[in-house]
Amino acid sequence: MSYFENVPQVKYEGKNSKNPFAFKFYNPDEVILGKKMKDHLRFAMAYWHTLNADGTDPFGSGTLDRTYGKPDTMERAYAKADAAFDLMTKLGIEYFCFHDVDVCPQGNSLEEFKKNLSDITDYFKKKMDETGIKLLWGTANVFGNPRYMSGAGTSPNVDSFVCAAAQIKNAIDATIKLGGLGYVFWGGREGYDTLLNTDMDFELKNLARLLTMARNYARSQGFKGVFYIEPKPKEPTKHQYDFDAATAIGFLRANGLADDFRMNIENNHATLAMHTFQHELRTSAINGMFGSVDANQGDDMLGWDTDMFPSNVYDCTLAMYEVIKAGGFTTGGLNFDSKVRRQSYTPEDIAYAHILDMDSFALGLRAAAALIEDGRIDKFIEERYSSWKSEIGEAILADKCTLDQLEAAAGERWDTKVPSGREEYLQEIINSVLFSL
Ligand code: XUL
Ligand code: CO
Repeated sequence: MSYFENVPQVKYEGKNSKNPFAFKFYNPDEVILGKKMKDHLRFAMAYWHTLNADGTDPFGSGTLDRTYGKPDTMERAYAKADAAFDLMTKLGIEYFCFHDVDVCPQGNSLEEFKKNLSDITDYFKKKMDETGIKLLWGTANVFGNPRYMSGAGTSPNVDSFVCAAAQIKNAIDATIKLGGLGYVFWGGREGYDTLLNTDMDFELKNLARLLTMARNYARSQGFKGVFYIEPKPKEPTKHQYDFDAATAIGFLRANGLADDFRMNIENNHATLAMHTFQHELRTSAINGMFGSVDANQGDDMLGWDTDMFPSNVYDCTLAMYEVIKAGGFTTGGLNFDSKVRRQSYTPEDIAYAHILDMDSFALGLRAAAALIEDGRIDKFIEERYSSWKSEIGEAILADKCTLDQLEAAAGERWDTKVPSGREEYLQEIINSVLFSL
């Protein structure tokens, strides 16, 4: 009996369909801006939220049965893998992402954990060959176990650092074994709560040391994929070292890691940093660091990482606008780092959640493509900066001006009129394009 036995194969039926198990907007093979929708979007399933998270919150125990009718042994790991590949096949999701601890029990020793990871990845490999599903990225969970309570790469305790290195090595091996396109570092406990007990400089240098060792090891093993940093400003620690894209990029550059790493931008992390999703994507792109996306959304009224399935089409539109403008995904994709609400407790709810997010991003893609084809936004921005095409503008851009020369030129410009920013006019363009799809 399959966990998702009540979920049929999900197909595109168009926007008038009322079939809850159909896509209304995601038509995988439809070509938009010269590329199939599925190749623009590159959807990935997040193993941890989709198959493990049981809805436990600080006020109550789990409401979602994610035991797959099996005890918490390798038996469950295999049943869970069957459910995972069944779901991805039914939804036409071609990629997945996982942490080492998501996919098998950790056992009572490193040796046991390694054996379990090796066995389950053998099983994944078989399933991947059968279905054509690929690994978008792997990662190690070096934040959950109490040994990482004060950090992994940034722990004051050297033994925690050593254990994290061992987990990362094995997660890299698993990623390589499965042909993973990327490897993610989300610095769960890499940060601090108070400087009263923290040597920040020491911790940051050690974090760079660990990432460098990981990069060197992976490359020595033939890994050709991309490493990602996933910025997040807070939660679990008060001051996360990878606060946002700009901070993470600065850190990578300062430590000689910028050639191997890109950003994995998560919407809910962006909003926690008081940035928009677009801001984080644009910051990555203009620094040559655009990579991959953890697609979810937060709640406007809650200040924590609610990891909700994306339903906000406006956000998805502006995000896909950035993705297309950045040249589209190459190694990355849209990983649904999202979980169903704890009242949505049936297996079918997981399917509905993915249909929602895939359709939201499909709408976002359609709208972003329409905005680009419409061209009014691009044209507006070009005109807004057109004064730079003047003689003095070009001279400044060619670095041929001194402050003295500019002072001499300023007098006749003292009453210059800056053109209107026309924010509301531009928002109306987005609405009109969105609602005429
Ligand atoms: C936590 C988070 C992680 C990373 C992978 O907020 O987003 O699940 O995506 O470790
Ligand atoms: Co994430």
